[in-house]
Formats: sequence, structure tokens, C-alpha cells
Amino acid sequence: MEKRYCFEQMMRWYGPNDPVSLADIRQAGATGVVNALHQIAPGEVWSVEEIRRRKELFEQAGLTWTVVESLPVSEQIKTRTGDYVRHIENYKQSLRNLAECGIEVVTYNFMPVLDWTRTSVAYEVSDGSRALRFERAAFVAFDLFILKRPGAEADYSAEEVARAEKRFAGMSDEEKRVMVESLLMGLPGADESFTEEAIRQGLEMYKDIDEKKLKANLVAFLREVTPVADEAGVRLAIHPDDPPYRLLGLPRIMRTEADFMELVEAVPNKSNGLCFCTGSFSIRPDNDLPRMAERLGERINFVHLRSTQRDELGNFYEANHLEGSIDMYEIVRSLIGVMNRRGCSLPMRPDHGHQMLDDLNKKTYPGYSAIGRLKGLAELRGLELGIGRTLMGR
Ligand code: DNO
Repeated sequence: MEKRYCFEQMMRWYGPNDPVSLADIRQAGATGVVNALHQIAPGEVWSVEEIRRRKELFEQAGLTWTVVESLPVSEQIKTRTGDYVRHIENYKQSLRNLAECGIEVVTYNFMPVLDWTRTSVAYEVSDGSRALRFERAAFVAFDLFILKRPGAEADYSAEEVARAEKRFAGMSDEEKRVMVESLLMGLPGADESFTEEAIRQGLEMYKDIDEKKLKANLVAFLREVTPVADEAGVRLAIHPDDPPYRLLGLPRIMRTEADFMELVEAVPNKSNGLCFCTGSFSIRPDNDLPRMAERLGERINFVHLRSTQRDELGNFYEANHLEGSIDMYEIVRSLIGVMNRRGCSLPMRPDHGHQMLDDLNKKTYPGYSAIGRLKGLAELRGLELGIGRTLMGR
């Protein structure tokens, strides 16, 4: 029987403080864990000893660890200021150390200041479960009336400003507090969340960095680290911007197929790859995900499967994995084609999930409760099996 390649099913784990246990992950049906050493500050080296210690933990739980998410790129590297030369050297060393411990894929992003951005991490969807949501008017209100960013008005249309004014006027203090808390939420796994002051400092750091400059900094970074990754045998996977457009006047440069192709042209090294995050890319109606999967297939090193439901005002919430604005069937079909063409499996994780059932009473990392992801993985696994067998004619 001809070999059929399918996803390696993984789940993200945030480390020893994660309320979801490794036993839970195993029971959800994942064979591997996606992890990072969140205790090490961006820019510092991940030592072989610390990587090994973590890996042993997974092995004892019957799980593999081949994908890192994320090896963070420091703001100094992104802006090429301060200690960036040392940070790049450290990044190279971490890549070598990870390869030595059997890690195959390293995810990172190049988003300035903020990673994923939402106005609510507990939006109630119609069935009573909770999802992450981005509400455009609330975000514009935050920018204009809470952060009071100089020059912010220029980024919005008159209608958007009017909608934001109205939204802000109708918000209770509690609603404002919860929105700001969601927006300022630090990277999951980090100990501190961002403060408004930290955002202002971040904006200051990027005041002379436009899209072109940030792209040049990313290319400069990759020209240094990809030869090391090529030699060590690790594949890099850049995560798209989430949401994939300019925010708070900050440039965002990994939004579309064209952005990624430009990067590959500038740095053709074989380790220069993509984390195909369908949730992030899905926010733009101009991203045709099944076609992107096909065309970028050779460079996809890691897959995040998730959907969003968007509307014409620029709002979106994270929909159930097989619902929302995208066609998950076609996407999975394309990705199965990619894997079989390349003759390899791709690591995949169900990205995010609704907070539901028993998890509604627990404190969880936004998007990373156990049951919603278990449901996502189960649905995706069934979809993949069905498509795969149909394609094989049995
Ligand atoms: C959110 C994630 C992102 C992602 C980073 C990758 O849930 O998809 O935080 O891990 O952007 O560097």
C-alpha cells in the first residue's frame, strides 16, 4: 500500500504552570508537544542542559518534542538597536543547541511590540462558550481615547472615529478595564503583562521604523541565522502577524502570500520557512488560504489550524475550527496534497479553542483551554482522515 502522509498531531504546552497537564495532552490524542522555555528572556541562550531537562519531562509523559514555539526575537534584534549583535549570536547558539537535542522546527515572529492582539478574550458566542475577539471600534477607542497616541486619527476614517466615539461613550468603567486588560495581555507564558506605559515605550522604540526598514531588519536577521539553521538541520517557521495589518501605527510585514514570497526571494536558504497559521491569515479576505497552502507548500514547516468569523466592519472572533469565514475542508485538502508531494508529514496543532464546559470555571491561557482544543483536534483529525482516504480511493 502506498504510503500516505498525514499531520503529526501536536498541542501547545506553556510549561509547568500550565493548568493543562501533559497527561491531558496525551489523552487529547496528540503525540507531541509544542513548547518554549518561557523562563529564558528574549535574547538569551537556551542551553543544551535546559532544553534536555524539558525534553525529558515530555519523554516521561510519552510525548515527543520536535517543535519550538517560539524562540523569541528580541525587540533589539527587530529594531537593530542596543544589544542586537549579541542577541543574534545567542539566537544562533540556541538554534545549534536545539538541533543538538533533536528539535526540528523553530517558530518565531517579527511583530513589533505586540504579538496577537484582541479586545476581548472572553467573548460569549451563541452556544455559551467563550472565544477571543477583535472589535474594531473598541480597538480604535483604545488607541484614540485611552492610549491617546499622537497622530492616531490619521490612521482611521471619519466613520471609524465616529463609531469609536460612540462605542467608548457607551462603555462602562468595568468594560473599559476588561478591554484594556485583554489588549495588554502579555505573551502567554510570560510572567508580566504589558502595561500601557510599556506600549508607549515600545511605540517610541519604533518611531523611525517603517515597513521598509522593518522588512530590511528581518532580512538582515535571517541572512545571519539561516546559514546556521541550514547547517544544524533546523527549519525556521515565521508566524504571520495577528491580525495581519498595521496596528497602533506599527508596521506589520508578514500579512500575505506576497510578504512571505518577498522574504524567500531575499533569503532563499532552505531553512527559511513559514508557520502556516490559518487563523491569522484568515482575517484578511484577500488571503486565499487553500491556494496559499498549495503555492507556499514547499516552505511550510509548521501548521496552525484555526478559523475566524469576520465581518465587513473589521471585527472578527475565533470561530469553531470547521466553521467561520474560511473553508477548512479545502485548506486541509491542499495541505494533504503538499505533504504527499513533498513526501513528509507536517507538524500541526489545533490553534486555540473555545473555553467551554468545565473549562468555563477555570483560569486558562486565552485560547489554550483543554476541552476546546481537544474538540478542535478531534474534528480536524476526522476531517483529515476522511479527506486522506477519499484521495487515496479507499
Ligand atoms: C498565539 C500564537 C502566537 C504565536 C507567536 C509565534 O496563540 O499563535 O503567540 O505563538 O506569534 O511566535
